[in-house]
Amino acid sequence: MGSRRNTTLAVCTCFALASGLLLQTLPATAAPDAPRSAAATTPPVSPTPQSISRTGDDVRVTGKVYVVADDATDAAARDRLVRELKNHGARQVKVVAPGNVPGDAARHLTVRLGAADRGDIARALGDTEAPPGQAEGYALRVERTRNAGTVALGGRDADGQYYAVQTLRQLFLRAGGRWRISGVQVGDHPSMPLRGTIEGFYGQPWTHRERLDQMDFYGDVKANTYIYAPKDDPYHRGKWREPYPEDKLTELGELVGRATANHVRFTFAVSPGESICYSDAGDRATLKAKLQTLYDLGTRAFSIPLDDINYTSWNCEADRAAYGEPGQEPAAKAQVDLLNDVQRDFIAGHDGAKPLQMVPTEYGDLRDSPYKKTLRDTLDPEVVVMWTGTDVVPPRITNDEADRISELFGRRVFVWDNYPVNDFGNTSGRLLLAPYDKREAGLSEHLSGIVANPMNQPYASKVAVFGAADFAWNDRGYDAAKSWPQVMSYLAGGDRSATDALLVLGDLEHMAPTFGAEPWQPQAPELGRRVAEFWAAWEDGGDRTKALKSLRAYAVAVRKAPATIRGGDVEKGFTVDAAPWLDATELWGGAMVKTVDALAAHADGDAAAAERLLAESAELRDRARALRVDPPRNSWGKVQPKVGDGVLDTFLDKAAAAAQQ
Ligand code: LTM
Repeated sequence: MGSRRNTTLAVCTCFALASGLLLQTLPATAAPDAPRSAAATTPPVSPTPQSISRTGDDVRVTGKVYVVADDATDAAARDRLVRELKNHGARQVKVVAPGNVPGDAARHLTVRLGAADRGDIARALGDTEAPPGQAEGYALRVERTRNAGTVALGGRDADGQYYAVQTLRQLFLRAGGRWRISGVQVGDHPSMPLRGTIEGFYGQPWTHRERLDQMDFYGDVKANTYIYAPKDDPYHRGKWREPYPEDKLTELGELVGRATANHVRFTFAVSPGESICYSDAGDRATLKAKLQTLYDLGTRAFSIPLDDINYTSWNCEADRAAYGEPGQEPAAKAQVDLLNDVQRDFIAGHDGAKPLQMVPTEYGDLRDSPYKKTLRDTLDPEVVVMWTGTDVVPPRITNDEADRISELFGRRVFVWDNYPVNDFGNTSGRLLLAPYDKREAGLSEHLSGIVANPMNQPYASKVAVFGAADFAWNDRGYDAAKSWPQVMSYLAGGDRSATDALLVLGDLEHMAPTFGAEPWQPQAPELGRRVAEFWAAWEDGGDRTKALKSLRAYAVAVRKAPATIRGGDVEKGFTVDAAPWLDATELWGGAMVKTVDALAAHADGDAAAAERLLAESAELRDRARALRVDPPRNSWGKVQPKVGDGVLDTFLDKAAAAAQQ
């Protein structure tokens, strides 16, 4: 497994931007210093636990630490625990069996990891409960003892154990130059059973290395699902009949292994709808053979997406004979025939295989139709049906909509969430860095899960995917305004200045378009708020000097953000994904600083200086406009990277006019 950075989240300063207090930064450190008392701050944990509260004082990480584990302890959880302890101050970690804990353990931190009902763990957990009957649930308790401390990590199942460790990873604090663990108790479980991503976009698929990195990331954010469905993998769609070449199979096998090590279910999708002859026994056998190859590699979850195909014509004459003249209802009959066959003849007969997933051809509306009725009435109830929300890229997803679509398909749907995907025309030139938002609390009672369809840029996609995983874990506890700084801190490896810089960049790449004219998330809301505040002071007799100073500070933050991001601890992959936008942000920020200075010169009555500064600003702006996303990963090609468009450029125009009056 690849090396991981310290992903402890930084507290405090990263929330500054969200609350409008940016630039009141604290000194940058890898993790926050915390007071030792029980009143100490509890670090933010993501996804938001169902329940977290203080038990008492924080606990010291001693030089030697005992990990108490047995045969039922999940190996991935144990290995990760040992690694995290070593990353946070333990020089020696000894793994011992419950019946073998040495006498000196009372003087050292002791961490018990395993099933929640294991005797020693149950005793150490006390009244901290792993929610009963909840798959993937866990309990965690940190307790100060006379000479050291204990941590109990009890899972309802192996996933729960792994997630207990993932929570512990976020509870380390640096205090007085030493590592401590926050004195808390947690009782937790996911609200939705399926959480993660579907690599389902058009354009350049992710590389093998990028996918491996994603699996590690999903483990960190407790996402349990990755659906492999890249539209531009020919063997997934156009050439679905052809087996994967040997080298690709090797990669897929490695990916399945990495997913499993992170408690992620690798879900293999094959999309035959463009050319399959539904009634043909040979085609069905070919499809199952493809699934079998992936089963042999360790895959236990499968999907047959039938989106973006023509369902009003047949691919073969045999289907006309079998299902009648082409149309919505015959198409549904043919699809159901195939899907029921795969569910009953393949999935049901394969040990450990999860219920088949499918994407209907009608995936993005709430209208009943002969197609949906046929699926509702005849599709095997085991088969999981996906839905994108209304209008494919939905402006919101509500409980009422989820209820209505569940009725139309006769089961709880699984949401294929088309955010932050940027493969369609309205996303041209955009990175989508706004927080995951506008999905109603309570959806966990109406859906079987949510997977986000990411951007062609995998690292930049983590901003939205982190939020989607947070929401799917605990939709009622989700707060976009809190989750967003948390992911920026995660990407920045806890580097506080870089976190703030990422928030500045995220604001400039905040616009989330729909397929229509109205975006579902606005562009640059923070910059827009500051600019509006500035004009109010400038035009309505306010304190111009103060307004100029405040806006200039923000303009400098914009100009400097790219260098801070590139020079800080931010994931390198992110800086590569965002490179054209970082280059452009520096220039746009520079243009903004010059323009604000021109306004100041104008206010001072220095027309010549104002003119010179405006010319310098215009030159920086021209250079920003000449930049191109190159090489392009998206089907929109080599276009200008958009930065704060409609807000920043509008401000520059208006300010230039004001500085020349
Ligand atoms: O959303 C679905 C089910 N299918 C396609 C996706 O492959 C594509 O990435 C998104 C966004 O363009 N739209 C679709 O219709």
